[in-house]
Amino acid sequence: PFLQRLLTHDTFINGNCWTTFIDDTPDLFRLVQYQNRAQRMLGYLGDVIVNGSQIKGQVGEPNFKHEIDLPTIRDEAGKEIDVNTTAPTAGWRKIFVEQGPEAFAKAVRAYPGTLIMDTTWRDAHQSLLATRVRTTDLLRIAPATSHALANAFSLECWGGATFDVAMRFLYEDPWERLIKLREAVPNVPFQMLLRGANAVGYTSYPDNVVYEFCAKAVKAGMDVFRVFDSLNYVENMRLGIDAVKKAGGIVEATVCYTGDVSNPNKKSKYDLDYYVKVTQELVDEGIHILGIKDMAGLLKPEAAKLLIGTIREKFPDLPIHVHTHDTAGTGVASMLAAAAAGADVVDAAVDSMSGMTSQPAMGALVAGLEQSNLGTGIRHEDIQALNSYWEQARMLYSCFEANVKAADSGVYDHEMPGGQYTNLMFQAQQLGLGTQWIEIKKAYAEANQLCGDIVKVTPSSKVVGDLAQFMVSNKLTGKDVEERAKTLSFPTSVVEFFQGYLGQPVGGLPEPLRSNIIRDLPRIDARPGASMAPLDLAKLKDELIEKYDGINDYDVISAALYPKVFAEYRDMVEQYGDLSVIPTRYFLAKPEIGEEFHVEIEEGKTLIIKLLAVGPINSTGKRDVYFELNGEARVVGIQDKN
Ligand code: BTN
Ligand code: 3PY
Ligand code: ZN
Repeated sequence: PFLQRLLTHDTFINGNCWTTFIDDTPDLFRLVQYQNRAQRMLGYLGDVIVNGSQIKGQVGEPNFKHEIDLPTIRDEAGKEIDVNTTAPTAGWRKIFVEQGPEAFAKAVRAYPGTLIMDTTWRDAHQSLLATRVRTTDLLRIAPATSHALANAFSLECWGGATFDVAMRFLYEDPWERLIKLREAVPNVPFQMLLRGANAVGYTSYPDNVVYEFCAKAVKAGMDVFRVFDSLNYVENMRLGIDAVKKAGGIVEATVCYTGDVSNPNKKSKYDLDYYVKVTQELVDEGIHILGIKDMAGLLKPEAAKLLIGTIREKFPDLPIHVHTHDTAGTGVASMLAAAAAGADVVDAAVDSMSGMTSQPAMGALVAGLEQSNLGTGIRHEDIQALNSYWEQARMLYSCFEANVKAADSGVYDHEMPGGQYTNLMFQAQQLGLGTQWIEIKKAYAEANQLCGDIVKVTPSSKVVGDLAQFMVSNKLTGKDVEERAKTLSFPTSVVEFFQGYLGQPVGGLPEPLRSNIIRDLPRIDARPGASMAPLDLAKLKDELIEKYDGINDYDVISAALYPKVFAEYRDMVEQYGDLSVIPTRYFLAKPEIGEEFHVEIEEGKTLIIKLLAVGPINSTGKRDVYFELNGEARVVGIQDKN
């Protein structure tokens, strides 16, 4: 029809100038754009059909081939709620929006029960599914979630690894995810993980980038910022805290938990006094909430009681929010102990996205809290409704499972954070060497000691992981590393850590190892970002506009944080168009011959696609892939990479 309309168009027939023809005939042009968009998308689908998905970390295909059923949410009287047309009841966000962060913190502290943060949309899938859950699958469950979890403290939905994984592996815009989720969930506060001076990256950025990042995050709909530093280096955190405050967000300044405060035999620099001291330093910064971030799941119930009990006593007005991972299996017990000791908020994930390296199960935790009169305001049946969605989603994303099969209290020795655990385990499995994983865990503990027994969480955990892998692949013991440090060629992340690029660990960088590793490279002994020149964001914006269509101010921040990842993401979009609209099942795996599916490329504009056939390989190494698109035949030539 396009060609027909072109050939029969008056302007065309009269032979007027082609360039003005397009300008003067927007109707036709829109059609060209639209057809072009559809054709580019078929290019992506065709590539998956011929070559399989190229998404990094994917093993095999999803073992779920249907659309995920949406749950039914019911009101108190048992009547079904149409979650798409009924406004959810006001939640904690109303207090923040109407009265500001201080009043919000006060109200949270005054709440007689224990509140829940749901981590399903961020940490849970970061820890179980390599952060691969896509915006479309979050958006589908968002309206139901806004009803089911209306009384939650917050939904953790952004930050941490989600920012770069969105662009790097899923070819989608992290900002668009936040903006769209916000539209779908007006009532529950959103929470993100901010790596202090590292923002959502792996290294320090110029201060102005961190300020601008936070300002944009608030603008896009973020409310609560969990600000931490991977070495508990307060200098780094101060910057993040100030950036969130200036942006108007809620500052949840966070101390990362390591060691074991409940073990009197474990003489460690990470004792109760240490945590009280860091808390005091953070409180002096005028924070709204204290986060206690147990990223590896080391906080045993007795330790939770001691730690939270002590901080509660010394800081009676300070809201305390506790985070854990269930790696060893103590998650529910520890969070119950934390709540009993005075925590105001604890973290959990919807049951089917919980357990092991993820957060403890929301259903179990909520039931447990209710029995100890610390009710959460969340109903069992609502958790079950969300659970049915995530059970299916988990199957849809099965090709990203790391296959952790059981609890591992060995975490008390190696202290690996939840997200890294699955990642390193997966990599060890890919190497196919049976005992590799066990060696990695052992080497990780040794590498930690070499680094000076540090706090391990992104990015410091990456340093320890890289050193551990280096030791295993070069068959080095800790002693070997110490003795041969002057001549070994260490991974970049390790060298930079010892230079001081992440900041100063508790107790400083160990000598003589530091000097032996960095040799004559520069030493940074203060906050790394303090010596960085501001990034010229206006100039960066101009450069981006030169290169790409439709650049906005959010893109500028993406490019400032991840220049290469952003460029590759935009190249992908240039080639294939917006891939975030493709249903996950077809984003990750080919349809059957004859299978019909729908892609809504914008509101009200749906492509109906059917795979008809795949042709033989031709002389240029390509195959023709035949589709039906909205009833018309389409063919795309795809390079066969096999
Ligand atoms: C990455 O850095 O994310 C790429 C590595 C791939 C990680 C895989 S994906 C499946 C498995 N599950 C995880 O949590 N990690 C690995
Ligand atoms: C992150 O920084 O992404 C984390 O989840 C740390 O626990
Ligand atoms: Zn975590």
